[in-house]
Amino acid sequence: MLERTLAIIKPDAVKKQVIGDIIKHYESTGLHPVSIQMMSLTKRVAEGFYAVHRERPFFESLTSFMTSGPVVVLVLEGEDAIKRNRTLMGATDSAKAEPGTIRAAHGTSIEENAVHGSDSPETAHFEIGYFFPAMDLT
Ligand code: IDP
Ligand code: MG
Repeated sequence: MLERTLAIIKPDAVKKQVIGDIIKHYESTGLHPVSIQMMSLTKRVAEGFYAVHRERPFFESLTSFMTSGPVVVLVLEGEDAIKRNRTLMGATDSAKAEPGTIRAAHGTSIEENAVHGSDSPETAHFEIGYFFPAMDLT
């Protein structure tokens, strides 16, 4: 099924200057960018985005990290885009990410793991609407 998913190239990856390499990973696996915006998240925007993790012990650290520098927010479109992007990203902990994945190539730790990707159709709908409210979500 043709789907859309939300991806974020996180501040660690932007600092490492691997935006181009990460977009190449997406494009070479048939995940086509249909919207891209580079921006610096405010703490409030980062907290709203990660609201599901509000009670987790790493919430404060995660939202500080996500506001530590600019990010690139993308909507990717392709067949089974949500699941396929999760596979392409690799495990949350970069040290455990499978070879060939974006996190294996560019992640540093369990927190500084280069990329975000929606984990379900419901999350993708919320996350795309959060950053691209003008986008047609039907
Ligand atoms: P995911 O990004 O693979 O979906 P989630 O469990 O949804 O992983 O966590 C969201 C983000 O929070 C992770 O990508 C990572 O940046 C951070 N994170 C997750 N678990 C930890 C942890 O145990 N310590 C610090 N940061 C974490
Ligand atoms: Mg997640």
